This record gives sequence, C-alpha cells and structure tokens, in this order.
Amino acid sequence: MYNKAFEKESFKKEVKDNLKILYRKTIEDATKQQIFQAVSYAVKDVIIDQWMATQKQIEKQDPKTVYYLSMEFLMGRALGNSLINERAFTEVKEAMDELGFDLNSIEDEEPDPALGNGGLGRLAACFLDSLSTMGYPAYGCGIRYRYGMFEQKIENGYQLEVPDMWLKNGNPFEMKRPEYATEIRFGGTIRVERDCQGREKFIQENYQSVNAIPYDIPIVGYGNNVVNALRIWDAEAINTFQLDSFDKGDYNKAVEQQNLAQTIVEVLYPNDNHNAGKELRLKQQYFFISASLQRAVAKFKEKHDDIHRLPEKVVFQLNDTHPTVAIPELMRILMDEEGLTWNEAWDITTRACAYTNHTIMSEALEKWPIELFSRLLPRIYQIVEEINRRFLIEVDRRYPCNQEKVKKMAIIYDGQVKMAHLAIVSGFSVNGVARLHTEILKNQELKDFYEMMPQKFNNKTNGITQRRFLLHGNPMLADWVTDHIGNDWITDLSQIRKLAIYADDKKAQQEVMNIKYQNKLRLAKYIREHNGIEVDPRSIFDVQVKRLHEYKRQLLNILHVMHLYNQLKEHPDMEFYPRTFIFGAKAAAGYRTAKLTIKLINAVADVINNDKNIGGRIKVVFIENYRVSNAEMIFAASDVSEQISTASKEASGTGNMKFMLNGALTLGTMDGANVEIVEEVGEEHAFIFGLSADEVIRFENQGGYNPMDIFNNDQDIRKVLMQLINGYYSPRDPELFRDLYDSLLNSRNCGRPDTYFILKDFKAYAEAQKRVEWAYRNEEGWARSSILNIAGAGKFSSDRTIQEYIDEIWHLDKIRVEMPE
Ligand code: DL6
Repeated sequence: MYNKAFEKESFKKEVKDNLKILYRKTIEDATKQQIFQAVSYAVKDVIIDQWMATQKQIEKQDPKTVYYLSMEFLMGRALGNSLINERAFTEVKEAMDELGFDLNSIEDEEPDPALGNGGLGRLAACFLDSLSTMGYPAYGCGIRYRYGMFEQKIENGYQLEVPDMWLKNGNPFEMKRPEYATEIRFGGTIRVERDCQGREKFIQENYQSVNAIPYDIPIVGYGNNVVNALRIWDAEAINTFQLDSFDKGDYNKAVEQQNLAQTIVEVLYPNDNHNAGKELRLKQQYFFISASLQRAVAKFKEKHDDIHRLPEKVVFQLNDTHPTVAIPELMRILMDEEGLTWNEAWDITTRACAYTNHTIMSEALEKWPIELFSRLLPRIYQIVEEINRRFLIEVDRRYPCNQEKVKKMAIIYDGQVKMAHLAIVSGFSVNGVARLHTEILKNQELKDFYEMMPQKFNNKTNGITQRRFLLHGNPMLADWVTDHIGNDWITDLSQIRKLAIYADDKKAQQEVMNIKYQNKLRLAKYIREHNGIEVDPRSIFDVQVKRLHEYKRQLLNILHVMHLYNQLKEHPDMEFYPRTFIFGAKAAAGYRTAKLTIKLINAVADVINNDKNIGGRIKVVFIENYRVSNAEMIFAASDVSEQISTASKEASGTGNMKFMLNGALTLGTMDGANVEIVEEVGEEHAFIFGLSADEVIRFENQGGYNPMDIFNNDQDIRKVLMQLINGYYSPRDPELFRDLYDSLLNSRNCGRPDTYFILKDFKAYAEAQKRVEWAYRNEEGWARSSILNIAGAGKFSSDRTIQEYIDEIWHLDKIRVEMPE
C-alpha cells in the first residue's frame, strides 16, 4: 500500500523546508526534537488537506455526529499513529533513513500525551481511532490539561511524581481555534425576571467567568481520508489586567479571573477509579461541558432552524459520570438561551444524552455536596432539583409511598447530588463495558433503576484498536499476520480468525515463537537500559501492567513471587522454568497502600535479582513510568498476561485484549472482559483461577471471610506474610510493610480484612501459575495456544464496539471522503 501524498522526495524536501522556516537550521545542524517537529508539520500538511475535505463533506451531507464527552483522552503519541493510518509509515521510514535518521528514534522525541489515567481514557482514544477509520463523524471533547498524568520516577524503590510538561516544546498536531472561544460562568446568584409574556427568565449575576478556547487535534482514519477532531479546551482569563480594573478598584476581580483561568485546566486529577470530590474537579467538568455543548448547539443552529430536531443530528455520549453536568447544561441552554419550555427541553435532552458506566467501585461514584454544587453552579443546581422533583413523582407513582426506593434512587439525597442517578434518569441509554459488568449493574448495583427502566440498559463490551496495538506496536507480528491472511484484518479484525488454521502448523508455530523472541530481546534491551537489570529472553515473560489499585491485586502477584523464591531457596534443585516477572503501574499520588505496594515490588526485586544462589531463575522488574508508548512494546514481548482482579471488580479491562492480540496467554480471574476472552479462545488456552463474581458478592453480602483461618493453616502463606513484617525485604525498617500485612489480616478503618480476597485466592493462583509453567515447557503447545489467542482476538477490536454503539445507541450516518488525484 502506498500513499502518494507522502512521495519520498517531496516529503524530504518539506522536512528540510520546515527546519529552515521553523528553526533557521539545516538538517545537519538540527536537534532530534527539531527534526521531530519538522517531520510532524510535514505530516500535518497532508492531514490538513484531508481534514478540510472531511469538513466539506460534512457541510454537504449534514450527517448525525457523536460528541464523545470525556474528562480523559489517553492518546499516546500522534506521529507514528498518524503515519500508520495514512498508510505511509514505510515510505516515511525510508525517507528518514535516506536523510540519516531512524524514524523510531524520532518518534521517541514526541511526548506521550497522557491526558488520562488508564483504561477509561485509553478507551476514548481507541474509540476516536475507530470512528474516523469507519467514517463516522465525531468530536472527542475534553480538557487541554497543561500537565497530564504525572511522570513516574522510581527512587530507592519509591514512586515520585514529576510534572508532565507535555506542551513544553509545543504540540505540532494541534490547532488553536480562537474563533470558537466561549464564556463559561461560575457562582454568583440567580435572579428571576418575568418577560412580557409572563415567562420566567433566569439571570446569573455576580458570577466569575473564564474564556474557553478550543484546540483541535486531528484524528486520522485508516486509509480513508476521514479526519475527525479531538477538541480540547484551554482556559484564558476574560479580562486580563486592564487599567480600568485598577481605576474601578476591580483589581481583586481581575486577579480572581486570572487565577481561575490558570487553575482550571492546570492538571489532570491522577485518580483512577477514585473520586476525591474536589471543587476544582467540578469546575473542570462544567468548564469543558458547557464549552462543548454551547459550541455543539451553535454548530447545529448554523444549519437548522428548528432546535427541536437536535437529537436527529447530535448525540452526546457521557464517558462515565464525569460529564454528567451535560444534562442540566443542555436543559439550561435550551430553556434559558433558546427559550424552550421545560417539557420541550426535557424531550430533547433525554433523546440526545447517553451514559456509559465504567466501574462499580463505590469510591469512584461521584456525589457532590449540595452546598458546593449549588454555590458553584447555581442555575444548574436549580435544574437538577427540578429533574429530581419530577423523577420522584414518577417513583412515587410506580412505588407508592416507598421511602426505601426514594432513598436508593433519588438524584438528590442526604445532602448530596448523585451524578450516576442523574445520568440514568435523564439519558436514553445506560451501558456497561463488558457482559459480566452489565449484568452486575442490572442485577446488583443499579437494580432499582433497571427494574424501573429496563429498556435503557445495554452492554457494549470494550475493544482496542488493532492499528496501534498490533500494526504499530508489533510490526513483525503484523507482517506475519498479513503474510498469512492478507491485510483486511487492519480494518476488520474478525478476519484474524482465519489464522486458526495455522495453530497446528509447525512452521507457523516456530515463526510466531521467533517473533515473540525478537520482541522479548527488544524489551530485554529496554530493561537493561532503563533498569540496569539483565533478563533472560528465554525465560517466561510474565507481565502485569496497569494502574496500581488494590482490586487489581498486584499484591497477590508479588506475594506469589515471594513464595516462589522461598521455594527455590528451600529446594534449590527443584524443577523450575526461569521466569521474569514484569510490573508497570502508576499509583495515585495520595494512595498510600498502592505506593507501598510499588515499594514492596522494588524491594523484592532488589533481593531476588541480587541473589547469586538462585542462578537468575527469577527476575523481577518494575518498569518506570508505564505509559502508552512503552506499553506497545511490552504487550508485544509478553508471554503471560496477568489479569487477576478480584472477580466482579474490573468492569472490563482493555489491557487483557492488547496482550491477547499480541499472542500472550491470559492468567486471570473470571472478571470483566476476561470472561469473553476465554469464551472466544477456549478455557484450555488460558489459565483461569479463583473465586467467581457470584462467590465474591456472596462473601461480601455475608460480611467477608476470615483470612486468619488461612494464615493459621497454610504454612507457605504464613511464611510469606511474616516476611512482610520481619524485615526480610526491608532489613533497615522491618515495619515498613506492616500496613500491607494489616490490610490482609486485620480490619482496617472498621472495614473487612483482605477486602480483595487475596489470601482466599492465593492457593488457586499458585496452582494456576504451576499450570503456566508446565504449559510453557511444551513449546509446540504454547505456540498453538498463542496463535489461537491471536486468532481469537477478533471480537475485541474497538471497531466492533463502535459499530455496536452506532447500531444500538448513536445511529450515525457514514461519510465518504474522496481526495482529488
Ligand atoms: O471501560 C474502560 C475501563 C475498563 O476497562 C476498566 O475495567 C475500568 O476500571 C475503567 N474504569 C474507570 C473508572 N474511572 N472512573 N470513574 O477508569 O474503565
């Protein structure tokens, strides 16, 4: 495949011209960063033409568009991905070679835009890739945080957080759109006036405001000329310091507005599955939602006179509850600015907004104290109150005088505004992100809502883009797949099922194992350079990379490593297949247990990696600053994919799909999308263990279990746990890991010990790990399973997920964009 727009000679010339115009440099004098910028502008030049053509087509066709509203977009680097989707990676690589540069190292110059925490933000990025590739009009709407997810440094085994200055050198791919600046108002009071027809008008007074300024980042579809936009909003003060502010004694107000603008988009909250309830967070939410909605309505009005028809052309998808203020904000715009009645506005809003739930973790549920909510968003609060009042009338009609139902379902209750309830009541669709998760929502967490409005509930199992996570991340395997089944899999991953016929083919098995080995060499080199640790590429690469959270149970993994090490020490001659345990995880800055787990992993690594007596048979590696760019390389090199969350807690997981697509075998619980992965590949090609979701929920309902029984009766576990408090891994401070020990055995904060059933699942996990080892010894069998995993990954493309959103929720119109020859 060849993209004429990237003809080599003219591309090289453009790179050189860009260096001249941007930096007054020749290619010989330029720094690598300057080369990266010059190449990116040359790529953007091509993209812009397609972007303009896409806009023209949209103008002409007026298709229905989705606004994907999300506090997070974990995009990863743009250069390589854009080249992949332009089908120009190879040509540009060759052009760069001819200029004397390695494209991969130029790619490394790009900061990894990390405007997200983990799964939820990365899912949003995969969805945008799929939307463009499938030719559906879409805007991603979010915040242009000045600092994204922090950079993680490991010092003395501890995580340190360093600000992520991703905009330090400018972002060559973004475009500022000052023409769409929008004012956003906070606080003040609401005065009610009546107009000449006696209708109420709500006027916000004494408010503070900021200007929202959009920046658009192109999202290039694969080989189809379609370019959508990720629109992220920056904040600027409305009145910068003006002389008349001083004159009027308005200095304080000017300072306040300046501060508001600076702080509002300053930094992404680095919490995954956790809501800290901070005022600034609510400000961020309203800021980008109000801006995105005002703009969406204005754009609709450019082409349409009848605002009642908005849901025919626009759908707003709420990525979790974070954007839920979109509902009252749309009501406000429709009533206060467009002059509609409540019923008209409600009819439009409830046909235009849909909600995705991404978690059942109670600490992630967003609730705002009424005091804070109504002070910051006085008009929005009035509207929420009215939605709640009307909803409770319906509840009473359906369940007369049932206070229990009111307590469980009200949007405002106990001094708090419950955002999930608002989203469910006001949206036309509520979806979970994997089948098991959706069932738990329907039957447990959101049962009352499901009973009252079953038609709203549906499942959309997550997916990932094969273009980033195979085509870009694992070029050798991608080529091998294409050699065997052609390249249709790039835009239709269901085709990959055709690889199954190669599962028993000895040559194919060897080739796949050899590709894995090459990728393991690449990762081993990275580990040598970044960690100073030598790992054996022939050992089993057993990998757990994801956010650090107790429910994801990195602690179970490392306790098991400690147990294996004990066994090797006790029985030095035991049969043991060399294993490299690889971890990568960021912990939220204020999450003590998570940070202590990182320290434990590093402490265990220190002891084991330096023990000459075990002959390097176990190595433990903690990869610093796990992020999208190194993730691609890690997935490609993994043999075993650790997906070991407490069953029922991981809504879906998407890392599990990336590993599978790269031929790793899943070691996991029956949780989230693991259930569907196993269904696709067959249980004999994965290693499943532990309590089921039903069992976990049953234990939880009966107040937990007693981990002391296990501690008292299982010597292996007792030994490992004692090593947490006897200084085995922290001789200078034997008490260092006491909190982890306590979390497993003693009730904390009046909660249950071992909330995440680590000890309960330990034996089953250790037994599954033995199965892994035995399976790996059979190279043919392993290769067969690996091929079948790749072949079974078809369902987990985000293209499939997006098609389901389109067919069942969004009903978008497709566009076709032709470029002149
Ligand atoms: O749906 C994307 C992703 C799932 O794959 C993960 O299982 C889930 O933990 C994650 N949820 C969140 C929730 N954050 N909040 N609030 O990140 O979503």
